[in-house]
Amino acid sequence: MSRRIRRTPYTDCVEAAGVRGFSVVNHMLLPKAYQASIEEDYWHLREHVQIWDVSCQRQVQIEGPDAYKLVQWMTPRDISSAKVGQCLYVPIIDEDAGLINDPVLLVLAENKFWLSIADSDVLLYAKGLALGAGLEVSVTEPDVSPLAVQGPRAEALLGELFGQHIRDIGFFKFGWIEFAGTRQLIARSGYSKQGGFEIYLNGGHHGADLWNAIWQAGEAHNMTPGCPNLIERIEAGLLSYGNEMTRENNPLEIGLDEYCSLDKPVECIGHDALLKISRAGIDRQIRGVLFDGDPCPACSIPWPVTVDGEKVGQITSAIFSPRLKRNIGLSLIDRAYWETDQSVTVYSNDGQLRTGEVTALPFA
Ligand code: THG
Repeated sequence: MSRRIRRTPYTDCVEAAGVRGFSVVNHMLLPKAYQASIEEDYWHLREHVQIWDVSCQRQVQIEGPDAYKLVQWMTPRDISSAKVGQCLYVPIIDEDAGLINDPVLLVLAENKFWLSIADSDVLLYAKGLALGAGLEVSVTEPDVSPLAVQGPRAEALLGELFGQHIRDIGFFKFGWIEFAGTRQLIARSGYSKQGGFEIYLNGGHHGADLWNAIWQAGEAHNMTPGCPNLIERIEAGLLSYGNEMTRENNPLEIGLDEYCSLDKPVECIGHDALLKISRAGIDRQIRGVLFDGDPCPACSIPWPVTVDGEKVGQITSAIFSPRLKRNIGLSLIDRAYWETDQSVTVYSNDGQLRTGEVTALPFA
């Protein structure tokens, strides 16, 4: 493997745990599968607990007197009342309101932030803005590698290992644990809706020790190695940068309105463009599509969604849901067809024509 594809502090452990394949996100390995099938992993995640190497959620650290200004420039979400200890899901947009990323923002101090990024080079965008505008700020990628513990038994497991005070951490808040004589950040967050925590390990040389400590404590909790689960993510309507959104999309189209402050002035580069789009009204928006037929193949190229032979959207992620017992997909859908229960046809790339209907997100 090329050295351009970065290993993580946990990769040795992930390999020892029987990883079967990787994806690459932010130029770094992300485990894709272990011994169990995606479906077995899905049921296990809903009932037990898993350990995920999500180091590829790299931190873009923005620190200095102009740090707050730079972060607000990049996001249309008003961060003026954000408190230290908070995590905020923040769309990052360009001057046309095109999406550059959808990270989690961590407020570490008044003048210090982390953007926990999805798959695009936010560090370069932030550095370019800072240099071009002569901001007094440093933009770096610190040696921080998130390890997620997800599932309903995560709290019991991590409480035993790191102290019951972690139970008091609210959703999308962070606190601290002690590990190997160091202080480490722990947040109640993660890329699933089954509950859990993310430990933002500072110091990659502690990676194997942290993994092994959780691994041992996990034995009593039926823990398995895992990774973001495609069935769970699609059911939950969790979006993936590069799949459901690119720079071609604005946050309103993909249902991130909630994280855009349009009712007040915000010193954000794309705010005017976004307001204009909002006033004019969007002509397509993300929806769920439920569709028939055998379990669908992987959606590696977008699948057209049609009504009466006319293309009204495209599915960007899809899988068979063993709980809903139907195929489920995420799709932008044109305005005239985006109402719930609209009948559609899906052209999956196995040559099958599948009938289905539009539904709200998340899937029930
Ligand atoms: N955790 C951390 N960093 C990340 C991700 C993560 N970076 C990349 C990627 N995931 C960013 N995308 C998301 C998408 C959704 C959520 C988090 C990161 C998420 N959303 C919740 C929801 O939709 O219900 C809550 C958002 C809120 O209410 O503020 O959790 O997973 N560290």
